[in-house]
Amino acid sequence: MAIDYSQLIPNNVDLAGDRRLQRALENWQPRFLDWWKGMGPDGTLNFDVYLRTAISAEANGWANFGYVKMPDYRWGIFLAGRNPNRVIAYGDNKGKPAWQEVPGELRSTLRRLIVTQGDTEPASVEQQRLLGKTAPSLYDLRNLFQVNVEEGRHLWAMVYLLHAYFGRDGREEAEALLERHSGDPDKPRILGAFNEQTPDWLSFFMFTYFTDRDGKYQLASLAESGFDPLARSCRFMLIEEAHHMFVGESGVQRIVQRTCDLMKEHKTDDARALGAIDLPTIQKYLNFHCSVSLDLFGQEASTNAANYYTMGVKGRYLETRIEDDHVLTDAAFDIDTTDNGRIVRKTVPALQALNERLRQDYLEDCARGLLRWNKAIEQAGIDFELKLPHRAFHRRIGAFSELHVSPDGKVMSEADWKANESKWLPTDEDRAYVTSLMGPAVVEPGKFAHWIAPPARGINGQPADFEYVRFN
Ligand code: BYC
Repeated sequence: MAIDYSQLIPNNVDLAGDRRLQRALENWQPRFLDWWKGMGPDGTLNFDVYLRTAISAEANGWANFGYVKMPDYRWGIFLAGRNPNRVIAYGDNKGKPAWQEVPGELRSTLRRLIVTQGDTEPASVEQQRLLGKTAPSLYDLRNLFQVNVEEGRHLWAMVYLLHAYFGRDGREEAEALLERHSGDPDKPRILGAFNEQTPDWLSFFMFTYFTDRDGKYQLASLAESGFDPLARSCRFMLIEEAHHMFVGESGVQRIVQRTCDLMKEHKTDDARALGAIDLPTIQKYLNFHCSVSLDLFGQEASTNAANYYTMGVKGRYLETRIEDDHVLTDAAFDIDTTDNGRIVRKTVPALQALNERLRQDYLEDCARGLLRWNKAIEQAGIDFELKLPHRAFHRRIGAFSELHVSPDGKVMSEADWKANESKWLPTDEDRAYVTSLMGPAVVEPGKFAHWIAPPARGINGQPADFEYVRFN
């Protein structure tokens, strides 16, 4: 029997009115579901999860809460409302009407950006596949699943664009999005951070804090795209992204809080003896996830980024609020880069520095959460401060990848760096300790694993002891 996609896939793109597109998505949807069942959250097909589902792009439609079995989640296609007068805000095409179709000469560039964005979404679901087994509470389990289904929806958002605007090439790319897998030696995901593991909940919270925040900044830049359907897709995705970063920030906050509470109560610095995650280990995880996420912004000086901007396909963060000419051909920008094995500040053409500028915006945003985490430490009277690592620390992409730099920005020899690595990045032993705390999932409503504090409040006005997941 034919599936009524306008019912099954809530959408505001008139799916029912486009037979060709509907057929293309009908072919892709079962493959997506197979992927979800094989690579999505393990062993969860029958769980009823208290999830938020978007059923329209309106203020009252994007957050509908109720119990859903995840394979039945209604992965909808939503674009933020169209402004018929929207013009391209920057680059050579500045002032021209935003494109409703893909300009021929930009086809491969746009496809590549959409594929790169789309590739990260299922990758993160794959990375988080096993975390449900060790969830510290039903509240956290539900948040994990919420993040997972929304990453699935973000994949749908990019697949819709590929199917609707890129013909056969787009359909092939949509298939390939389900064929590459995180960490697969033969067919890995495109960007480095999405091939790392997320084996424990400290990693998960750091990932949603740092890596999902890269998502925010990349999506915000693509939301400035002259290709209007991409811009509108990303605008809507950004609404959901906020919750993912909240999960990360509040998750780390609750771990820090619990560690400090226990240290204070027992008047000791030995948090591990109390079954908590010690602050130096939290710092090491932070160093790892921050540095890996910094790589996601690409090279400091990038002609790709300059071309994207000049062509009008990818703008700056909050482009229209910046006060300059939005063409940047005569502008300069200061970046940190390398020269002869040293870190130096250089003035370069602003167009080439766009990745670095975005990384700068991102780092300023990252610093805000640390202020809150450090406040909890300070209030407990503990002499410790969590810090962001220097942007040159532990980099694999860009100019700094050739240097060995400490978290506080000192350039050193490889031998010195290696001798100190265990102080800066999680060791096997640290990871084994954190893993040892990840017991079987805590499934009693209102109960929390020993190493994490309860949340300040529940989801959607529900109490913290609400039955967020029913296992059946
Ligand atoms: N790994 O000129 P450059 C999210 C390649 S996260 C591997 O600097 P460009 C999410 C690069 O492709 C957001 N390769 O490149 C978060 C290029 O290759 P070619 C995802 C890398 O293009 C959590 C070469 O190096 N969205 O949504 O300016 C959960 C030269 O580099 C990497 C996007 O990324 C890397 N890290 O910058 C779920 C937005 N970095 O041309 C979801 C779309 C660079 O020499 N992507 N390379 O073959 C982009 O805008 C750009 O592709 C990048 C790279 C910013 C990633």
